[in-house]
Amino acid sequence: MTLTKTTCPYCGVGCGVLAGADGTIKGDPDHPANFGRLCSKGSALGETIDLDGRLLHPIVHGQKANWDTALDLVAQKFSDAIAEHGPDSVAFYASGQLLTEDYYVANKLMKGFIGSANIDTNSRLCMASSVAGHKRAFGTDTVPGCYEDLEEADLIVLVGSNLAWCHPVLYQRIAAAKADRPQMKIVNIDPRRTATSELCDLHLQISPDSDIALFNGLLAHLSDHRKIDVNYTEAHVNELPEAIVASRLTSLSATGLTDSELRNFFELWADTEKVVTVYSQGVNQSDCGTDKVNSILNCHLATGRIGKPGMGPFSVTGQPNAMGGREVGGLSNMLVNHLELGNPDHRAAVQEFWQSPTICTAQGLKAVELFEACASGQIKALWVMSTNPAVSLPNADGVAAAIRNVPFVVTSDIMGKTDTNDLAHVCLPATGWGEKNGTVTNSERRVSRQRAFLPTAGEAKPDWEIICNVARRMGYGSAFAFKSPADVFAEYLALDAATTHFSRDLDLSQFAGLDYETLDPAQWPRNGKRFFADGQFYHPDGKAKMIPVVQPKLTKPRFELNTGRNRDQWHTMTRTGKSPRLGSHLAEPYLEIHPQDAMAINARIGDLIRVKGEYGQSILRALITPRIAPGQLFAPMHWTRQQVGAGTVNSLTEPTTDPISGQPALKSVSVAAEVFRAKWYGFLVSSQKLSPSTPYAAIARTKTGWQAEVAGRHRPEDWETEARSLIEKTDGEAAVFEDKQRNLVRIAFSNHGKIQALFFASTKPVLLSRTESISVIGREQSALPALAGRPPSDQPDSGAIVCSCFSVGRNTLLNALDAGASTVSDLGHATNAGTNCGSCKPELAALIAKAKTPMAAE
Ligand SMILES: Nc1nc2c(c(=O)[nH]1)N[C@H]1C(S)=C(S)[C@@H](COP(=O)(O)OP(=O)(O)OC[C@H]3O[C@@H](n4cnc5c(=O)[nH]c(N)nc54)[C@H](O)[C@@H]3O)O[C@H]1N2
Ligand SMILES: Nc1nc2c(c(=O)[nH]1)N[C@H]1C(S)=C(S)[C@@H](COP(=O)(O)OP(=O)(O)OC[C@H]3O[C@@H](n4cnc5c(=O)[nH]c(N)nc54)[C@H](O)[C@@H]3O)O[C@H]1N2
Ligand code: SF4
Ligand SMILES: [Mo]
Repeated sequence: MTLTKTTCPYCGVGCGVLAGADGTIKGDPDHPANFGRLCSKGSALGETIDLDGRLLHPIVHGQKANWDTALDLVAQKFSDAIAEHGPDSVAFYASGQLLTEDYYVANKLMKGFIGSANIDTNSRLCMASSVAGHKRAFGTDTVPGCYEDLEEADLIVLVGSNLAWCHPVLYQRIAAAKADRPQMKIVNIDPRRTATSELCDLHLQISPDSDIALFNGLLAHLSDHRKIDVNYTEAHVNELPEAIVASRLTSLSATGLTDSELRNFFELWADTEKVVTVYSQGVNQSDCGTDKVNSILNCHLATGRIGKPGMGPFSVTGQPNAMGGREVGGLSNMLVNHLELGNPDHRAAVQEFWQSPTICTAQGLKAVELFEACASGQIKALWVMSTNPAVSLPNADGVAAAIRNVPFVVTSDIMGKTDTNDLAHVCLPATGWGEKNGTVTNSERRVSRQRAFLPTAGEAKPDWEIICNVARRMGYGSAFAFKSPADVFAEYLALDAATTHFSRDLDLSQFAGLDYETLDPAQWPRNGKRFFADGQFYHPDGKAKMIPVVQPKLTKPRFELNTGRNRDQWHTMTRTGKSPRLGSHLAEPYLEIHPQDAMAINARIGDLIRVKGEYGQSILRALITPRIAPGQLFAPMHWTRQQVGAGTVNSLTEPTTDPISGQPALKSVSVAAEVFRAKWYGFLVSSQKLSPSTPYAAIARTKTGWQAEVAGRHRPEDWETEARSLIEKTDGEAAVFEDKQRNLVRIAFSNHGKIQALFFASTKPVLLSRTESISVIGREQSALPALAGRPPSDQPDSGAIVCSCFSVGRNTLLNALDAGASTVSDLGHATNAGTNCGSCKPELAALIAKAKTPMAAE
């Protein structure tokens, strides 16, 4: 089997992958991001590349269409809207999951040819506050760090980052460095205890959105204890005194931390020269996100701890090409190649280089505003590329209605059924990972090739080509005559070369003249060169700027909902949802709630909770755990209307944004919570597709087909009819058992002697082994004892899967702990858990810790 060198399509770590057409996936030992490692999502890539669910041909008004019809219609509708209502009546909504080449042509078409800046991207929900913070401090959007800094640091501070689950390979690199140098300290700042906290020496469980108070407190401490680098700041930093004055205006009580916690942290930071502060969505996704970013940058600037090995602020990017999108100016307030939209010289240079009829002069709509403009009727034609806004934007139900309000909607996606495709007039099939060629840039500014190793799916086309085809039909043929992604990349480099006279951080010169096909992963500006090493920044006077920031007043709602990610799912699950292995980690949308709060609202293990926000509601399974602080709730963002019938998490979030960056505050929403009292609860496993329409339903893939958790408001007259109505096709024969004593109905459907589906229902949440029921599907009828809802005695139930690589369940691990295992590596020897990708190691550590100190309820 020949293996192709490519790059993982998930997170911003940007791991190198060796991939084969038979589904073989290995970490690339030569790639400098991962040196051969992969996490659980990367390792399972082979399970997500089949054609099941793929969009294989264009769809126009719900019907299969040919490319010419679809592209003609798209070009016509966009041209008509522009002619009638002007360039600002159309919009593109793009994604950090587009390749640089795709992104470049989309941005070129909108800004240079249509003449509007109404192209924004999901990076607005993700990196916008970091971009704005960097620009205020450095004069450019520069991420100065690189991964080796994490290994060289003596102190790593992880702020609003669940690195163990979201950047697992970076987390593993840090874990390995700490194992080598145990004196290295790690601090985690997060209102919630997460898998990331397990490795940390100190977890500061701060009040939500109190990060500015904390970092202002640190700045004041640095000043009080003469830890400011006076020589450095005099030479290289403006507004130090103003920032210090502002830092003292904030009371540290906002953080909710004890004096000793604060002192420990401040002293550790002040006394450690080599400190890297890594931050992510707990910082960015806030209505004061940009100020949070600057409160962190201020501390690094004040101490001169930037631009040197092993130290600096490090905003880690989320999506595989979030950084590439910033390079090509994908946001509505950027131009291209780190040039400024507001600078007439920059605009003129770009227009001349593009030979374009026009160039936008004003900023376009930012994501949340863009969908508000869809709702208000301003937007007449919308093109969504490689993102699923009907799920991922705040107020998702309102956004879905806004999209429905647009007279003409186009999507480009790899999958057929998504919540956004369901609203589109035209769906265009894009080639997916493994089929397309291009480049991505990771968190440390390393450009890597994605290379095709699979044949194109159906009639799909690469995104860059789809965009060029439309541009050509709109009359801009000569500017979009690219024949390959290599042509696009070459133009991107040429634009870089043509604009070197402007002061910019972006420098792609090292790529010029290299063979695109064999391009090795490389960092810009030039391998080895370190940003800000010489103390030079990009404001006109060459200095950096500290920004005086103050902690906004915090209100304390009864319940504050925090949202984020799970280890084994990627965003709206269109790809990871296909993998049974990944689904088995956490198979249902859930709500973390503190035991005290659960008691207060009378919620017990397995209950469903109805959460209500100002804009909508959602029903989620209670996960009662002291990981979350009292008064706070947490729910993952992943589940969509394709899997759940009772509201998505973004049905609850609000379109409140940071005033500077426009990034929505997705991490804190005031909500109400109460138990959803169903008349009955059910669990269903089947070899057939499921289509439940019960008030609560959550579908997931299993290794033997599908499963669904359901709940109903009315007790059905006939259980067999009810069960059949949940399954798309059941020709099986039913065996119904009613266990009146346990209040449990059990039905087995069999066909030709093989078990086809199992259904369990009760007046209480069904607490039985999911794993065991799943494994019975497709087996001989004689395996029916499983119907008792208890595992057969010779096959212990392995419990919820913790290690997805080897399918090791929680119960298997607890047994191993009982049998004497006491470390993560003991568990590895006994069960294999954690010995492949290592993503579950923090959870193994947590299980060990819990086995040692019994906890209340979880
Ligand atoms: N498994 C997985 N990995 C992913 C992704 C995925 O979907 N799945 N998506 C990728 C993308 S696009 C992104 S952007 C990254 C995101 O990566 P992260 O930002 O690490 O992930 P999140 O879970 O969104 O949020 C991080 C943490 O912020 C905390 N937080 C909430 N409010 C506050 C606050 O006020 N202050 C502080 N200090 N912390 C707070 C939350 O409790 C949460 O644990 O992950 C990337 N990696
Ligand atoms: N509540 C809450 N909401 C959030 C967040 C949060 O923390 N909390 N995080 C936010 C963040 S940081 C992000 S980045 C967003 C992510 O949110 P989205 O970008 O909406 O989520 P994805 O599921 O990654 O959507 C990618 C889409 O592109 C498709 N796709 C995959 N590959 C290709 C390709 O090569 N070409 C094309 N054309 N399509 C492709 C996929 O099938 C999928 O439909 O969510 C945001 N929303
Ligand atoms: S850490 Fe995992 S998801 Fe992120 S790039 Fe590496 S393998 Fe992919
Ligand atoms: Mo993101």
